[in-house]
Amino acid sequence: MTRKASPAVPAVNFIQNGDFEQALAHWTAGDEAEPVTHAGSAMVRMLPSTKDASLTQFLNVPGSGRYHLTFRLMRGASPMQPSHGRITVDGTTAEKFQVEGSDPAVDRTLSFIITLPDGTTGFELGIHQVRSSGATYWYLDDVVLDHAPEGDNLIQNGDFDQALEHWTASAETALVTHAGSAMVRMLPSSTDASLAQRVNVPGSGRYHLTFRFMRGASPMQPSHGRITVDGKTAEKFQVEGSDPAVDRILSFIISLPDGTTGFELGIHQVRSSGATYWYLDDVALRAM
Ligand SMILES: [Ca+2]
Ligand SMILES: [Ca+2]
Repeated sequence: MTRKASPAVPAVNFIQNGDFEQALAHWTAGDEAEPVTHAGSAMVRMLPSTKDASLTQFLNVPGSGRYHLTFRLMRGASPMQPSHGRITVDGTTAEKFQVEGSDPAVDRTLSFIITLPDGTTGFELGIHQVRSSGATYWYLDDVVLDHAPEGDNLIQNGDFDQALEHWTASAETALVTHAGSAMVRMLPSSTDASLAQRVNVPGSGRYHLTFRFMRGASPMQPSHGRITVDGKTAEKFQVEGSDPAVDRILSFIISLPDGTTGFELGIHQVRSSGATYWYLDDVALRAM
């Protein structure tokens, strides 16, 4: 579902069998992690018992530098306590994270930047759930390690903390608070719903656009979007009908022609019978 909405995700993935379609091939898992089918997909289910639950894989990479790790995570039914995780590089903790207690149906994509030191040609990546009183089943899927986008976020006020400052929004687009964060809500009526910003860029080349995305309650129909560069459609995408609580990150590659120093980025929901509220947050554009 998420994959269909992200047609321009780069093909590079240094993880093997990140979708677990080959069960645990290429992975090392302790007794606390096992392959299961969940929400219609092959996933790994983990639950720490006497020790942390761990999933590791040895990866070959082209060199040192910044890499972007993402994976899909759902929780099992449980008390509403947070649970805790760690990302390890060669057994050393690189990142700690906390997963809030919430509806188990929440389908998130977690995202981390991992920096590998000079001379690295391979390393053991580990994803762990820490043993704790809040531990519950974690379901993991779609593990991807890719080159990290380089550079700063070129979008201004991408988190909408300054309301619609720097943005141009159509009449069908409004600032709201949703899931505890300032977001933009859009619903096309007589025309497409649009959000646009004039972005200054250091030059031509490839840029990585990401934004957080949720849908409102609706019939389970797909709805459709477009990314525009100076008003021209650069990408079309489809968002499958699904639980509104699904909290995804959509990801696109945009190529800018020679001589570009700035352009108008547009994100649009296309008017259609499947239209429902879209909630957008955390818009980022980075040079690759
Ligand atoms: Ca899968
Ligand atoms: Ca926000």
